[in-house]
Amino acid sequence: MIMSTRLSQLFRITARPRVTQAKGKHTAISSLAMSSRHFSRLNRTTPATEVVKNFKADGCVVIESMLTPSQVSRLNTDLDAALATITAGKPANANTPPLPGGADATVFGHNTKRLGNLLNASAAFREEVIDNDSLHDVSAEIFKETGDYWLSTAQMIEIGPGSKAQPLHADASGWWPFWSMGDKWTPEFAVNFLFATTDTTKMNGATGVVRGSHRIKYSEVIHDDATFGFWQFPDEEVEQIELKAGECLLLGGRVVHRGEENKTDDDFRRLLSCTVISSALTPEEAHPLLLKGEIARELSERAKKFLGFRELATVIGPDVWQDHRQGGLKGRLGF
Ligand SMILES: O=C(O)CCC(=O)C(=O)O
Ligand SMILES: [Fe+2]
Repeated sequence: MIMSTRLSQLFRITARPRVTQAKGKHTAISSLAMSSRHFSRLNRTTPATEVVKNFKADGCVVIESMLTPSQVSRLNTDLDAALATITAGKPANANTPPLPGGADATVFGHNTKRLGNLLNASAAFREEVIDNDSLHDVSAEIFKETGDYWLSTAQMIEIGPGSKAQPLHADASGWWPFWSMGDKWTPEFAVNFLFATTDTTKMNGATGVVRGSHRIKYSEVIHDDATFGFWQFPDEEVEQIELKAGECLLLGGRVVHRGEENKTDDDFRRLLSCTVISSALTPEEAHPLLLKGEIARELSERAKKFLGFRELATVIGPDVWQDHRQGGLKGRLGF
């Protein structure tokens, strides 16, 4: 009982990032089977089975050439305009309640902008990113254990000069199954595709990842003490993964990571984060309510399903997000 109260205080955050500000000793690292491999770099033409094999081994993988130069350039043009309309820091996450422990400043970054509602903010996002072949092939391969997948939220994270590192965290920890599923069967249910639209470097805040952290046995950690600061790894264990614009870092839900400090004077680092979740979970953004039908009707079948304009399958239990009547959602929507 105490444990669940503490957990809800620590982790019930309604928008990313998912963090704990828990202080205290941590022992999780001692239970890690540290990997000696390098993080893999594969290509968008690499078969999805191969990408996912590497992703599972390391908890993350880099996919090169995920976006073409012209897609990157279109995205940046759209985002230049949209980012100019918001201010850095917490205002970029207008509806997120204050994070526990007064962590807003570090989590949101005093010079970091986070922009949501990308379906409406960027035609390039809507037309290109959500229909990216590699994103879909890899997602289908990852989620085949549990059913269909859909988009939870997409955000542009622009870390500006002077912004400090975020607290370390695992993205899936914002969903309760993370804490309750035990360690025996741990299917991925929330993964994060981070698309670079600028080069990310050690200087400008390339994402830092703790190698082997996807193997933490959370059931043991929680059993010991739910308030452990088990994400407080020493800086030496956090490896920054640099990306060229157009590359993508795919993070598993359990791997511990953070957006890093931007030590430059004038470089704005951009990563477009797309969180993809199991059909058994509810997306953060209500895409079918945010995107007008007249625009949605133009999307591919695959993209419609990804956004919730179609029914989704689960491997155990009924399909979800349905209209049970003849013709289903497609019939009702008229597209
Ligand atoms: O900006 C980054 O590099 C990572 C951001 C992140 O971890 C998050 O938003 O959950
Ligand atoms: Fe994250």
